[in-house]
Amino acid sequence: MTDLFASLCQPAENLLPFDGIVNDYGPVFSASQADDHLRYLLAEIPWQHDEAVIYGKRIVTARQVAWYGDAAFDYRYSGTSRTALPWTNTLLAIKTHVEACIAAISPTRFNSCLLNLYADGSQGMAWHSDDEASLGRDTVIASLSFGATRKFALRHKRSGDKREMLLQHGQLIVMRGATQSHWQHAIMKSSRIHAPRVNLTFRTIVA
Ligand SMILES: O=C(O)CCC(=O)C(=O)O
Repeated sequence: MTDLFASLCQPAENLLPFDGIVNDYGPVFSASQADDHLRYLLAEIPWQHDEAVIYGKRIVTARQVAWYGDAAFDYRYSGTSRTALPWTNTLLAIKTHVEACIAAISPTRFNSCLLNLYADGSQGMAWHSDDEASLGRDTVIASLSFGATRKFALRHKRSGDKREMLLQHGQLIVMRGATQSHWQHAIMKSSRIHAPRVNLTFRTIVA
């Protein structure tokens, strides 16, 4: 099943007009596989509220997170840090599927994954770039969504150019090239969304 879907992974044209590449692969799991993964992620991941330092103030986010990886490395971002948990079998299977999906265009072996849980549309993620030194330059980030459809937006740091897309159940996008140097991204809030969404961003820590 996994191989069948991996062979169907065909990205759309680059969503960005310049200074980076974002490829949309659409849904990369069957509906029932995506449902199974969502159920697993909601029930089995030890979700914790995140902390961040914003304008010098430490805040606890409504959104919850979990961090997994090959090794118990520390990941530092937004003035806070987390130690990776060891992969579960299901997360490893999802990672293998994502790597197979994108292999033709951006062969990558991810060694870590940040998981975000948005309970409903009142929770989002503010504008930011994944440009931590630990990810190196021109990093490849594969972002996989399960659950409620949410609006994902990109904004160019200098020109303010914007691009938006809806991320749906089982959908995969890949950000690569100079995207993190030149663009910020965000998950927009919406009072109309009452269901949870889980997002997995597969990353490669280089340092
Ligand atoms: O939930 C999403 O789709 C975005 C996640 C994100 O921006 C991040 O983990 O840096």
